[in-house]
Amino acid sequence: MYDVVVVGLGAMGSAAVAEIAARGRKVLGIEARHPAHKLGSSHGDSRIIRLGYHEDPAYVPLLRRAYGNWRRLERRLGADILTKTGVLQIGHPDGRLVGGMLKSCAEYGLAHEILERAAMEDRFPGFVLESGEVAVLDPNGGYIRPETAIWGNLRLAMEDGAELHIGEKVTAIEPGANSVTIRSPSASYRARKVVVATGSWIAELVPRVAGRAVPIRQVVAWYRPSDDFAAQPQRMPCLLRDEGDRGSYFGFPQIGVDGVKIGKHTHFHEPIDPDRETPPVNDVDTAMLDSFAARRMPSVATVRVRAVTCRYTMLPGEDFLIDSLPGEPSVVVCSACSGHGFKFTSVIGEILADLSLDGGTDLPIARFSFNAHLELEETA
Ligand code: PYC
Repeated sequence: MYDVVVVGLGAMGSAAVAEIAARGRKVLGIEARHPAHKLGSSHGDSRIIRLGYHEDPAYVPLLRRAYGNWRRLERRLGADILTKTGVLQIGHPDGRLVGGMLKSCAEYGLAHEILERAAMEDRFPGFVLESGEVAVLDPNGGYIRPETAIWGNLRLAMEDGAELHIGEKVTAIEPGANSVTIRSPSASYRARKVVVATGSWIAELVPRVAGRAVPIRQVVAWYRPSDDFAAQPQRMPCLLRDEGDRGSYFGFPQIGVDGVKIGKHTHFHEPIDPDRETPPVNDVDTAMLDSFAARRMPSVATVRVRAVTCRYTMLPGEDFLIDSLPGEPSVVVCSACSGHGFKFTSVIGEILADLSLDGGTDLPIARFSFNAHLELEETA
C-alpha cells in the first residue's frame, strides 16, 4: 500500500510528489500524458511571480514561503528557476491592479516604487503610459521557468524513491474505510491518501467540482523586439497592465529565442471540453494581442513570431481549491490555477504533502477550502 498516490503530474502534482518523497514516504505519481504537455496548463517557457499581490494581501504569506521554496528547489537541482526582473503593474491608481497591489504593499510593508509618466519614459521607454495612469514596480517580481520546475521536481522525486507512471490514465477513485483505491484500465493501486491535481480534467475524478472548476482556453504570443538588448530580462521587467473594461494583459521580457511573450488574462473566457483538443489559435486571437502590442509596447513587441494555446481552470472568485473532499478524508483535491497559480507551486507541494501525510497544515489555506467556496457561491 502507498502512503499517497498523486494523480496528475503537472505543476502541483509534480511538486507534491517531490515533497512527499523527500519526506521519505511511499508515493506513486501517475500522469495520463507526459509532464508539461501542450494540452495542459504548465507549458510555455515562463510564468510571472510577484510579491505585491493585487488579488488579495492574504496571499502574501504564502508567496513569501513560495519564494523560499523556489530557492530551495534551485539549490537541490543546481538549476535556475526563478529570475528576478521586477514586475511593473500599470493602470489607474485606484484600479484593481495598482490599487490592489498598493494595499498588499501597505499591509505587509513590501518594497515597491511608484513611477509617473516622466519617470517611466526615462526608465522603461518601451511601455506606453496614458495620462492618469501610474506604474508600480515590484522589485521582488520576476518569472519562473515552468518546465524546468516540473521536470526538476520529478527528477528529485525519483531520486528520493518515488514511483512514477507516465502515460497511464486514472479512470476511477474509490474511497474506502481506511484506504482509497485508484484505478486505471491496466491496474489498480491502494493508498492511504490520494491527491487529485489533474488541472482541466479535475471534474472527471472529482464530480463535486463539476460546473465550479471551469476549463477555459488561453492564448499567448511571442513578438520580436525592435531592440534585443532592451528586451533582455536584465533590462526589461515583466508586466501586468490593467486595461479597465478590456481586462488585463501580461508580458515577459525576451527569455528564449522567440522574443517577448504577451497574453491577456483569461483571454476571451471561452469554456472548453477538456477531452477535446483546445481549438487552435485563430485570427481573432492574434488581432487582439497584436493590437495590445501595438498600442502599449510598440517598440518592445513588433512582429509576431508564434502563438500557442493553453488552458486555465477557473474557480469562482479566481481563487484556488485545496482541501480534502468533504466526507472523504482520503481524497485531497487541488485545483490551483484560476490563471495565477503557477508561482505558488513550490508552497502548494508542501501543503499537499502536509494534507495527505498529516491531515492538516500550519500554512494559511482556509480561503481555499470547500466551505469557503460554498460560502462564496452563496453570496454571489
Ligand atoms: O499571475 O502574474 C500572474 C499571471 C501572469 C499571466 C498569467 N498570470
